[in-house]
Amino acid sequence: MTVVGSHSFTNPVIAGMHPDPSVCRVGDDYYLACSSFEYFPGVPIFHSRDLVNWEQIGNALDRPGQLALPPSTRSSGGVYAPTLRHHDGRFWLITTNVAPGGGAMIVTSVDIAGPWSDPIRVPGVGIDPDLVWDDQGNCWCTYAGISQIRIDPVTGRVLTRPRKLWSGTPGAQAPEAPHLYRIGEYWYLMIAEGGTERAHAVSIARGPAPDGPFEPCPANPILSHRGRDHPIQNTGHADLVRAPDDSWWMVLLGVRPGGGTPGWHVLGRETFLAPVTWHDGWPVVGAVEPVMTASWPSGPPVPVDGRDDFDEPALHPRWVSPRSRPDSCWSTTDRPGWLTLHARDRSLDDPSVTFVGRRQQHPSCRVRTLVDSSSGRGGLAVRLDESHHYELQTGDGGVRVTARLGSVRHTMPAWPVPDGPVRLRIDVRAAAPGDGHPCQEPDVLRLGVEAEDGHFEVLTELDGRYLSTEVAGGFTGRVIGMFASEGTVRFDWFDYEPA
Ligand code: 6LW
Repeated sequence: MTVVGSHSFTNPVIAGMHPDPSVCRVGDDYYLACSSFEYFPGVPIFHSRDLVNWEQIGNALDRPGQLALPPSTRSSGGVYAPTLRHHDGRFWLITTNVAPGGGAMIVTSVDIAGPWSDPIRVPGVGIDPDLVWDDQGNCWCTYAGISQIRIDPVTGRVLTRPRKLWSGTPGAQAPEAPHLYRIGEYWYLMIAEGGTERAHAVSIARGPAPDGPFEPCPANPILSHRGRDHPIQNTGHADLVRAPDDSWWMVLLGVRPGGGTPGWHVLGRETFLAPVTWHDGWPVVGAVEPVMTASWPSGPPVPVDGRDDFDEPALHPRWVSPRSRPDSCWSTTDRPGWLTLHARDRSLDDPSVTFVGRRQQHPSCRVRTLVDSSSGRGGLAVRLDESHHYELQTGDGGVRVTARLGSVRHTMPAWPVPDGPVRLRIDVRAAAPGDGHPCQEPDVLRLGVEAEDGHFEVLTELDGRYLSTEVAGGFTGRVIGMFASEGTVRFDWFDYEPA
């Protein structure tokens, strides 16, 4: 790859709820996988040619036989951190489904776009499993703790007893997210520690063999934004990749808190990119800033693909549903060019509501859809989990807003709308200092109806802090989408626009 001079790029490189990134390179192509929790399909897969511009090309777990998320799966349960690697001409992905009946599993494929194999169960492995092969072809599986076993990745058979490898930095909590690399004369064991909130950090150790013994880096943690004054917080859970020009890069998770102290983040933990250099055989991580300078050619930006007309039989891989999306509850062929949703559970308070959404990826954005609710009730919703969501529902000749905030569920009086399909709209406006209020909330959500001429009738304005991870807890971020709570509801198109 020839360097054509530096250019700037913005972090995060994959915005919205895309945490626990794992990256690998095959030739000039980079591939990345993230956690997906209670959402189906699971483990989004991205492709890039420059580590900056990423396009989602699928999901590794896109069949119910690969990913069982029963209604008892709690919010932020389900699929935790994956590791994505390429070995012997195949892609290998290992992850852990923490839902009841789940566990660690490997899926493999010759083609990154799938179809991926049925799950290969790996018993006795915790969260954040990693895979690496040594020169003798042994496959080492290292996981949170930090513990390690050798396995047969083709069968999932465990070949050795678990061994404790490293507990991380003395006094730091939760050693997790291990990744092992053979770089030069050493094996490097990189971990996250401190917990995935404001104390999150990345540390590293090295040793002569994949099973150690490991000596910690004297400069640990090699990355942390501990404190409260950096615009990017909770940095941790990283993976390393070497570019074709032998430069090194780190992908990692972080959050962008909005509003005042402690700062509320609403987009979940996102994927960021940082440069890495090597000194005395140890990696040094460059600054992780909102605007970065890179000294390698950047490919064409991947445009925000905001309009879905549902003209294709299949849904774009960005669309996710809580726990399951059986064919019986959705169709794009019932009424060609429309997405038809058939209600199952009653509302977004229920674990298996019929909801099809995409991750919110911008602090300010506008979402619109044209809804035909002549045969049911449904509409637009901004979801964090079953106990934290805002709904804009149409049906029975009216539009009504419901806010669910923990134990409080409040539905406002319906506003009458004319017969026929209704344009529902939600404007999300990130609060900015000097914005006329003390900027104690990350954003304001304005929910309403849009007339044919574009006039936006705002029905209500709601505070966004209550749909933040700091309020709701857990590991996810907002997902905005379409739902059916009764009968059948049809959507002609869905627009997502950064504002
Ligand atoms: C993941 C752990 C973490 O398994 O959060 O931020 C957990 N790090 O490594 C869920 O994302």
